Formats: sequence, C-alpha cells, structure tokens
Amino acid sequence: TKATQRLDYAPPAYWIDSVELTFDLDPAKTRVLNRMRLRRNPGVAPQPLRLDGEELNLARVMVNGAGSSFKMEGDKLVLENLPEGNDPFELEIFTTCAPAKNTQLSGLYVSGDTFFTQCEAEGFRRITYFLDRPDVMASYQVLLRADKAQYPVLLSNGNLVESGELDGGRHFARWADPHRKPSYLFALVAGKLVAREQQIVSRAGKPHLLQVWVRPGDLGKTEHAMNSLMAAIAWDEARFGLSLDLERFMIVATSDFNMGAMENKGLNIFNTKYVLASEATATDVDFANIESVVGHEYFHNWTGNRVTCRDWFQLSLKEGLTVFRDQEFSQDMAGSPSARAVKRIEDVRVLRTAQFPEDAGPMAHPVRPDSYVEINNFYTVTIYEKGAEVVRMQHNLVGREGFARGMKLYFERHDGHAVTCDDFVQAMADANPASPLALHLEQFKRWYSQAGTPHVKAVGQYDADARRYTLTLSQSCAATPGQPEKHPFVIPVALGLLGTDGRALPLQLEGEAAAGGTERTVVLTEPSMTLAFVNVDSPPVPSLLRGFSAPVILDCEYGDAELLALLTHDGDAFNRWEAGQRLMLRIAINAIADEAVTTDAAGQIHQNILPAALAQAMRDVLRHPQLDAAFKELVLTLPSESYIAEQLGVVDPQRIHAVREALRQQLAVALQADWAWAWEEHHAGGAHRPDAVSSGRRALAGLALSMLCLAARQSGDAVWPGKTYQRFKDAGNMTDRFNALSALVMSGHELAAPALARFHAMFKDDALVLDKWFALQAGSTDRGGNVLPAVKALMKHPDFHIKNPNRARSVIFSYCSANPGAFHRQDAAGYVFWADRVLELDALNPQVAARLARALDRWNRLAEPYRTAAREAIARVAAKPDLSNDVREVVTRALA
Ligand code: HT7
Ligand code: ZN
Repeated sequence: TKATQRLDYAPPAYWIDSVELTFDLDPAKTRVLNRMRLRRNPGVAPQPLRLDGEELNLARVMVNGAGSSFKMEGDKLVLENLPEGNDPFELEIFTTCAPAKNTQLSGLYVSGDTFFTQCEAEGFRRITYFLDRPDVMASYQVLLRADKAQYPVLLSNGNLVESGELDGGRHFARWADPHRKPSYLFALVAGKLVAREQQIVSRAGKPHLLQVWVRPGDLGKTEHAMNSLMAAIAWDEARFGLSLDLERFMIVATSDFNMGAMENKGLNIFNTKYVLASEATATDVDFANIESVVGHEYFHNWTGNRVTCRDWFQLSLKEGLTVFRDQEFSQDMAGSPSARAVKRIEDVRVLRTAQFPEDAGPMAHPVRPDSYVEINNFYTVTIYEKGAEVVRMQHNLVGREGFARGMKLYFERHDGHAVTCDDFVQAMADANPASPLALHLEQFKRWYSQAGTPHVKAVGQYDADARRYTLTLSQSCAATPGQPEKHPFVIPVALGLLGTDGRALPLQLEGEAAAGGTERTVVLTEPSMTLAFVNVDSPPVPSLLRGFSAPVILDCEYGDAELLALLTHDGDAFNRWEAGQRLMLRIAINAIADEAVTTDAAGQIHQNILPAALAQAMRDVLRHPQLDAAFKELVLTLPSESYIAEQLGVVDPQRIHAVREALRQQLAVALQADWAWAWEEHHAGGAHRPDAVSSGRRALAGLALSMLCLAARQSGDAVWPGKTYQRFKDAGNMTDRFNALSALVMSGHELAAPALARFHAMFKDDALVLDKWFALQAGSTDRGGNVLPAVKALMKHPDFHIKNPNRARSVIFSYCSANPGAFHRQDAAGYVFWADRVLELDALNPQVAARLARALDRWNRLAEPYRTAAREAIARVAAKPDLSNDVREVVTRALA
C-alpha cells in the first residue's frame, strides 16, 4: 500500500455544504440514506468527484433527483458526469452496512446491544460514501429510526429537533448540529441507556444541559465524570475565556472502544474506563484519569472542533495542544505547588518511558509527520505527549498571559477553519512579537519537523580566584529514520545554582550590573553556548532543566554528593525528584555492567548493591516532615525497567529485571522500620476522597505495604503479609484494596492465590474491575518463567474475551508491553506468544493489533539470544500475506 505524503496535500475538488443522513438501524443490515449538497471548489481544476468508502454495499446513486452513472476505483466511488459550473447540486447515496460484524470498532458498530460510532480518523467512510477528510466541513442533520423497545434512546450530534413514534414498534429522532464539522466528528448512539443530568448556567448566563449516558446499572458511578465535566467547563471559561457553544453536551460510555474517548461534537463517546467510578470499584489513579480524559475531550470542543486540522499530518495541532490543556487543568485542580509538581513528574515519566523510546526507534516521526501508511498508527505518544511539550515550551517562552493572548488570536484568525501547526505557532508569535518565540520562530518550528530527542550536555567549571562559574551547554540529536542530519533546536533551559550549603544562589551573568533572582530560563539556539556567572563564592551545584523545561535528555556528570545536595535542597521539586532518580539509575546501571554481580539459578542477585548512603538519602525523604506523601512515593519508586533499558546501548532485559528487583528488595529490607512507620502514618481510613492529598497518602501507604511484603519474603516473617491480607479484606475503597492485593501478588506470597480468588468472586460482574484482576496477574513479577503459563491460562478463563479491547489489553498488553522481565524469555516463548496474538488480533481489530505489534519496536538493541529470536518473531508476522495496513506498516518499519 502506498504511503500518504504531507507535501502532496491538495485542497478538495468539491465542498460539501450540508448532509442529511437517515439511518434505519439494524445490527445485521443498517440502511443509510445520505443526501448531500455539494459544489465544486472554484480554486481547483475541474475533475471527477472521488468519494471515500469502505466495506459498504452500494444500492443507489442519484444526482439532482435522477439516477446517475458511477464507477469504482478500488474503494472509491467516482462520479464523472456531474453538473458543470459552480452551482450547488444534490447527491443522494443509499448504502447498507453490517454493524454487528464490525469487530474493528471503526465506523458504526454494536457493543452489547447498543449502536456506537467511531469516525476518527477515517471511520465515517465505513458508514457512507463521503469526502472523508478533515478540511471538508459540513452542516449535519440526522434522522435515526429503530425499534423502540430495543433502542429506546437515539442520540446524535447537536440539538434534538423532533422525535416520535413509527409503525411496527419503531420510533425516530431527528438531530441537527448547529455547527459545521468535519466527518470525523460525526456520532450516533442508539440503545438502552440512562443519563445523569445536570443543568448549568455558563458565565455568559446561558443555560446548558449536561448528560452522562451509561447502561442502567452504572448510573451510580457517574458522579465523578459529571463533576469533572462541570469543572472542565468552568476552567476553560476562567483560564481561556472559552465557553460551551452547545445547548446540550453529552458523554456516552461504551465498554468496547479502541482508545480512551472521542470528542464528537456535543456527543463525546468514552471508554467506560474513563467514565465509571465509585470508591468501591475505582482507584485514585482511575479517578484522576477520568478527570483528565473528561477534561481532554471537553477541551477539544475548541481545540480540535471549532478549529480543526487541515489534514491528518496536523494531528498534533489538536492533540498536542489539548493534552497541554488537560495537563494544565489537572495541575490547576490539584491545587498546591507540590501537587502540581507531582502531576508534572507523572507527565514527564510518561514522556520519558514511552515517547523517548518511540523517538529513538523504528517508528520515530516528527510531531508533524511527513508520511504515513495508516493514520491510525500515528495516534502516538509523539503526537500527543511530545506535542504537548512543544506547546508547553511555547507557553514558557511567551509567559502565561502571552499564551492566553496567542490563543485568543488563534481563535480570531481560525475559528471555523481547518488549519495547520504552523498557523498555531504563528498566532502565538504574532501575539507576542517581542518574545524569544517570535525571535526564533523559524528555528522553533524544527520541533514540529525534526524527529528524535535532543541531548543537552552541560559542563560546569568553577574558577575560585575569579569567583566565576562557567556553564557550557551543547546540543545534539541522533539521526532518525529518513532524517540523517538534524539542525539545532530552540531549547529553553530553566536553571538555578545551589551553594555548598544548599541555598539558592542569586544569579548574575557577566556583564550584568547586579544579580537578578535565583532562577532564570536561558534559550539555547546554537549548537553550543557558554554562560559565565560572576560573584560565585564557592563551587555551585547547577540545577538544570527545572520543571523539565524542554523534552530533551540532559547529560550532566554530577557527582554523588552533588545529586544528594539536589535531592535534599533543590527548590525545584521536579529536579529534586530527578536527582533521586539519577542516583538510583546510576546504581542500577553500574550493577548491570558489573560482572562481579551475579545471579543464582532463579535469576536472583544476593550481593548488596544498594549503598548505605543512598538508602539513608531515601530514608531521609521518606521521613521528611514537610514533604508531601505523593512526592515521597514518586521519589521512592525506582526508575522502571524500560527507562533503565533506554540508558543502555545493549539491553539484556533479564539482567535489568534482576538488578531492579534486587534494588527493590534491598530498599525494602534496609528501610523496613521506616516503611512500617510510613504505613502506620498514612494508611488511616476515613471517608474516601479522590483529592491530591488523600490520594497521595494512599499511594505512599500502598508502596510501604508492597515493600513490607517484599521484606517479609526475605525474612520469612508472616506478620506483614497477614496484615496485608487483612487490609485487602477490610479496605473501604478500591485503592487500598488493590494496593494490598498487588503487594501480595507482586511479592509472590502464598496468600496471593486466596486473595485473587476472593477478589474475583467479589467483582465478577464488574468488567472494569475484572480488567484490573487480569492485568495484575499478567503484569506480575516473573519468578522462574511463571508468568507466561499464567497468561495462557488467563486467556482460557471464561471471562476472557479477545474481541473486547480493554480485556485484550489487560492480559496481552500487560504481559507483552508492560512486563519486560516476564516477556523477554531465553526460550523465546514470549515472542512466539506475541506473534500469535498479533496475528489473531489482526483478523479482528487491526488498530489494536498494530498497537501490540509495537511491543517489539526496540528489538534491535536487545542482547542475544533475545535479538535474533525477536527478529524471527517479527519476520513471521511480516510474512503473513494478508496483514492489515496497520500491522504491515509497524513490522515493515521494525525490520527496515
Ligand atoms: N481524538 C480521539 C482519537 C481517537 C481515535 C483515533 C483512532 C481510532 C480510534 C480513536 N478513538 C479516539 C481521542 C482524543 O485524542 O481525544
Ligand atoms: Zn485528543
């Protein structure tokens, strides 16, 4: 299949002004009548109309009321003899499709007994023939007809205009969307659903109806989603002056969904995972995710829907910006500076453990890609998370007020249009003409066009006689596929200097009359720059890239004492955490390389690899009287196996796993009394509230419990596992219950089995909780290769359904993508399992299969025997002749 190239963009030859869709909904055969009003685009040379379509049965085509000739070019419906001139004409197309057979979950499909749609990116063409591209924006009217008993609720975008009864037990509803939109924002839902409703009045004094639609039994779990929606609406008004532009805003939950949620105009469709929550069934992480995803989809109403993308290469225009907005929303909701820092650290952790590897692997692509085979493969952490970092850098370069001005100008210029990433940056720069962004605009745009993670090397030198400290910052970026050479980026580096006593030093650069503040942001635009700080009394410790001011890898040769100083004193919470991570990473990497550190037959390390000084530093953090629990939990969590792997040239996943497990075990034992203290201090019950402070306390108590179970594993002591089991049974909320269960499972304690059985019995009717049950087992610590057989057994469990993406992810992805110590086996059985599942899923749902296919992206860096075995497994998948484009693109790139 041919790749689509960004530079081949051409405006559409026709515009579609309005669409009238009539659906006769039937799972086996749904009839779709599509009446469009089109006109030629006068700016484009006359040519036939080529409409996109996929898996449709075409029954009739009429132009201006008369039957019309047509031909097919592959999947495309081609009309050659259309009226000449620029006058509008009517095109009527009648097709049928089979929603019940749609296992891809793209287009119109059935979940449970309910109809749903998913049209982004190119699903609308699976519903009717259309110009299925985001720059074609039309007005939609939708008539839904269906059996009333089976489908009592009929929803589509916009306002309900009319509804009523039809013959034969059927009924209808007519919806009209007051806003023009691209086809990817079309949606319909039909089924037995109930709604939590809320009337609100906006700041502008306008009334709005908010609804969260779910299956009847789930109504009690919708309060948090509704609260999150109301908070998101208020936040967008307060922070950006953006109001809800609809009388009615609906969220509908489905348990069969390829992604998290979808921002269809006025009718958001959500994975149940990001809607349903009660303290008994959802963890604090679930509550936080719901707030952020509800916010994200709501914020798309302006950034994505009112201003949309000209083409799919511009996807980050809406996704990067909207992730930035949801991150800011969650930070603002978290409240205290410390809670904001915790959210920032969590976001950066995602970027570094998922996006950095992507940027260094075969699927590396710029934030604005240049080509794709299957657009669904480009809903990536680069487009979303790196895209958000690129927006964040703009925010930091123009300031908070400047950013708000830029947003205002962006909407003044582009409201109602389909535009590009360049248009966004241009508006930001034009609204802030004196900013460093405007000054370096063309160079800044390289963040959109160049893939790869830049390295920034920092070298400091102190001259005691001159009381001068020079800091040299140099940037470089490795080649990525198709981009052998990189040009320098614009890199904002927020920095400060710490004195020997840990105090923040006033900063005075050579040539400045006086010191000004203790923190500033320097902008690195050249390959290298040197800063000279004067009036520095003693060798300082530089605190660089504060708050993670740019998505780069900072190479700075800190000594242990310097890192300990930063961990103890840095005024920037992000860098305080970062110093702790660097200390632990250093120990892990040294142990991995040290041949004297050996493993026994069960793959365990018995030598002590945790230095006493590091254990003490961690103890000091844990016992610190002022630090928040949530922050402590982050500092005391070791860098993940995949983050450790990223630091190494050649990756032996078993070695990394053994070293990390040994470090964890030793941290558990060395701090045993402190963990017990932390548990006693933080586990207290009381009413469950999902706010940042109480969830931070629960997180730290959970970590303490898991460490105490690990320590007990070594000592054979039964007290803490017993207490943990008790906690598991008595917990008043899912966070505490699941933390206790995880502590037992991850430490391999014999109480894990009865706890798992009990958990299943308690929650056998709650699909989202069962997903956790499956995921915990598939992601559990490998002991002598026990996880793969357990995963295979889980796939035979009566509750396992491979067609359901949440369930497939909870078992297959938790094993292949999130459990490297268990997946990378010397006998290659993990890879064989992976290849089988990719092929099995590809026949059902190519989007999900292609995501799984990415699990072996980084095969090329694996040590032997893993490398050869992984390559063979990928080659076996690639050899299948009838692979989907989705999987074909991933495995072809991997093998290139
Ligand atoms: N904009 C939405 C993307 C999405 C999607 C893309 C491809 C296939 C299925 C999908 N479901 C949702 C989600 C978002 O970023 O808000
Ligand atoms: Zn989005």
